[in-house]
This record gives sequence, C-alpha cells and structure tokens, in this order.
Amino acid sequence: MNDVKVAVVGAGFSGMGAAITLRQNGFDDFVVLDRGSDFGGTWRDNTYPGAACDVPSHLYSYSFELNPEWSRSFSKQAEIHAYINRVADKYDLHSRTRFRTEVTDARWDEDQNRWIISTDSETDGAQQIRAEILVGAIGPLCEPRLPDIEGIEGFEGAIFHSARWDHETDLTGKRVAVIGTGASAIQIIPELAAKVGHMDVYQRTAPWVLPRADREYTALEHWIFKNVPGAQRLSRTGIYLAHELVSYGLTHRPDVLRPAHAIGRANIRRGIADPVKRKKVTPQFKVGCKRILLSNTYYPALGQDNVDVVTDGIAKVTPTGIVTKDGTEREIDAIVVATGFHVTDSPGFEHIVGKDGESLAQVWDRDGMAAYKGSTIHGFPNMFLMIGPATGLGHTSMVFMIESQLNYLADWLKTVQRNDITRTEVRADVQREYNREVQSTLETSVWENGGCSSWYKDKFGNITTLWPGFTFNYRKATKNFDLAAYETQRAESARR
Ligand code: N01
Repeated sequence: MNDVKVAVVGAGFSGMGAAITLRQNGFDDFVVLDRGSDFGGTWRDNTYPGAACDVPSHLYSYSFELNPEWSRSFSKQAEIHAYINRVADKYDLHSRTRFRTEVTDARWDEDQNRWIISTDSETDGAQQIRAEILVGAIGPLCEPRLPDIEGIEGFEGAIFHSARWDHETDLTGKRVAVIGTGASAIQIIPELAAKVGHMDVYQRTAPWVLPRADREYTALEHWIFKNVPGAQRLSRTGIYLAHELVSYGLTHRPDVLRPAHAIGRANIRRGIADPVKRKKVTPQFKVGCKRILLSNTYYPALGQDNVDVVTDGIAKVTPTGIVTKDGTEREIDAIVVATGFHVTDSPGFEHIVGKDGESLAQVWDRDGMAAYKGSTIHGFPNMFLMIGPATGLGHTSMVFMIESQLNYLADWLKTVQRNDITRTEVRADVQREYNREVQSTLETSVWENGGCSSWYKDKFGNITTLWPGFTFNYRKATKNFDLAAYETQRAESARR
C-alpha cells in the first residue's frame, strides 16, 4: 500500500490545475491517477473532425499560463491539447502522474481517517493507495452516453461515439447517419458533409446555432500579445466581461437575449435555401435554455443536397440501416453517435464510497446531486470534487470556475495544516442551505423556464449542474476556506 497526502483522480484541465496548486502551495506529496495515456481529459478524448472550443482561446486557458501563440480566436482541439501538454511539461506533472491507471474504488475508511483507493493498470495490476485527501477531477463530460435504441448492437457497419472517434474508418463517399445535434454534432457535421456520399442527420431537438466570430489572429496581434505588457490580459478581461453580461441574461433577465432569436433565424436563412429544411431546423424553445451553439458552417452543411435532416423519431436500427417511427428505412454504412455524456449519472460516482458505506451515485440518486460550493459533500470527508454540482456554465470558460475551486482547495489545505486538522466534512445543514439558495436563484433562469429539456437537469428535473449567475460571485465565494461550515477533527482527538 502506497501512502500519499493527496491523490488526484483525473489529469484533465481540473486535475492538472489541482496538481499545480498542490505544488505551488508546498504540498508536494501527491499522485495523479488517470485511466488515459496522456494529459488533457476531454481534450485528449474528443478528437472528432472539427473538434474545437466554443469559448474564446484567450479565456479558455489558465490565468497563470497565458498563451500569446493561440492561432485563432476559437482554438481547435489539437492546439488546446498541445497547450495542455506544454503546461504539464513546464510544471513537471509527468513525474507524479500514473497513466493507464483506472481507479476502481475510492473508499473512506473511518478508522484510519484515510481514503483507500484501489487501482488497476495493465503494467502494475491491482494496487492500493492510502491518501489523507482525495481530489476527484474526473470531469463531467467524460462518460459517453449511448442511445438506448432497439437493434443498435446488431448494426453491422462502423459505429462510434463522438468522443471515441474511430480514425481507422474512412467515411469518404460513405452513407453516414449522425444521431444528435448538440455541440459535438454541429462541429462534426460540416466536416463530414464535405466528404461523405450521403448523410442523414437525426435531429430530436433543433438547437439554437448563432454565428461564430472565429478568425485567425494576425501577425500584429501575435506581436502585441507577446510584447505589450498587459495586452493579452486586457483582451481576456474584455471577453470575460462580455460573457458575464450573457450570464446575467440567462439567469435573471432571459428576455434580454430575445434579439438572439432573430440572429439565430437569420443564421438559418443564410445557410439553408430549402424552406422545408429551414422549418425543420428552427428551434422551438428559448435561446439559452440549452447550450448556445456557435457555427458558421453547420447550416450550410445541412443545406447541401447530400444531407437530409430526419426529424421522425428513430424506431430501431437494423444491421444495415435506421428505421424511423413512420416506417421508413434508410440504408447506411456508418453511424456517428453524438448523443452526449452521462453528466448527472456518471458511472464514476459509483466508485466513490463515503463514511456510511454509500456511494456518491447512491446518495445523489436518492437525494439529488448536491455539494457545498460545488466542491465538498456531506458524508464524504476529506474529499474535494472538481467541477462538482452547480459549477458548470452555459456561456463562458470553465477554466475560470476551475481556478476559483483551486483557490478554495489551496486555502482548505493551508487552513487544515495550520490548525492541525485531520478530518473535515461539510455540515449537512450548510450544504442544504447552500443548495436551497442555488435552486432559488435558478427559478427565474432560462434553463428552468426556456421550454426545453437538457442535460443541465438531473432525474428530478432540478438544474444541478450549472452555476446560477455571475462567475465573479463564485470566485468571491471560493476565495477563502470557511472552516465554520465544516465539522472537523484535530490530530490530538484522532490520537485519543
Ligand atoms: O452532447 P449534447 P454533446 N435519439 O448532450 C441527441 C460540451 N462540448 O456531446 O437535444 C436521438 O449536448 C440530443 O437530443 P435532445 C458542451 O458543454 C463543448 O453535443 O436531447 N437523439 C442532442 O441533440 C456540450 O453541451 C464543446 O433532444 C438523441 C445530442 O444527442 C456538451 O459538451 C464541443 C438521443 C446530444 O447533445 C455535450 O455536447 C462539444 C437519442 N436517443 C461539446 N439521445 C466545445 O466546443 C441524445 N440525443 C467546448
């Protein structure tokens, strides 16, 4: 059994951020575990054609590692992944990270006051690690959700999820079905439309897709970002403030976003000539209720003659095609499944077991998904969850939220060390009250009232994934660790 002070599970943006924070605050006794073979999490896994960030690059990077070299305003996956790897090299995270290591169980042991973490890897087999603190950085968008469609397992052509793209399969000239029209699909579809023989896009709900202000940065801009002190931060702040205004509309005054409907409809008209297709892809809910998507190429791709938008629901999949509820069968060679992720019901939650022997999945399945400040959970002592409940965003950079959590994590560790505390567990009443407030703020939001269903909601219909409102309020809330919100145990009492 290996002993460490902190075990971080996940080596994506948030896990790497946690590791860097630990180093910078003098907590050098840690290990990072990741089942993949590289840093980057979702940016490692999502290699589908067209994968790119829908948040501007200058905002979608660590504040302590700005990148004057971003080639364009919305970076593509490969460039983001390369940036992530450069950061990992710079902070020497390789020496602390065990890749291809799956955490099969993480269990709080009340007698030892430690997390017992079971891992499995091809090279080292089954092992155990004992940690004082567990940082769960498993990411909300890492477990592909496959649709439950009759016959899908029997399909004889190529079939893969957007986050597990099969680069060995050449789709050139093929008949391809894409199931889903979310953020991933709208990036994939224009790339595929240009090369496949025919494409059927299976749309269950038409999304709002607004124009994307994407362009390459000029040589002059690169020079300015590199050489003019503060220029990049200024640009970042400008983008940040613009996004905060959107957040205000989304949460408190959804009507402020009404003009976006006209912009979205104009985007449809610009891209699609056929009035029947136009009608099919016109959304029937308020903009912002689902994630606002950005693309200049999605509608022109749908408008192509070799692309059909299928809105009759899928009845079943046969070995060679898809049958819709009206009885029509469309023959295909391949299916791209772009149906999203297990967000509120991630299988990862089943492997984290708290003080009462219940897994996070069991607790949240019974009580609903909740945490305190999105980070700590009653019943799970000495555990810190990155991008936990009510920290997600529909409009701006998750890296900002991650860094807010990192402040809280750092101050927690320092507070605990200063006070010789061995165990902290957020009080049940504090967690309850916090979530009551979050839910009450959400009552006026477009996510609640926009007339859509979305992955933002859990099985009880509550929006448990999103932060309601300005992100600077979350930054303020996580600035200092608030010891009074926690039940604690000191080293002395633990020894007695
Ligand atoms: O997944 P989604 P995603 N039959 O859940 C449809 C982030 N992201 O991978 O709307 C038929 O949004 C489903 O239909 P409906 C971003 O946060 C970021 O696209 O539920 N269709 C929907 O159209 C995003 O929100 C970037 O009616 C089915 C689609 O599949 C999140 O990832 C890029 C179905 C799923 O859309 C997830 O995006 C990409 C079924 N049985 C993603 N089941 C950036 O650029 C589901 N659908 C940063």
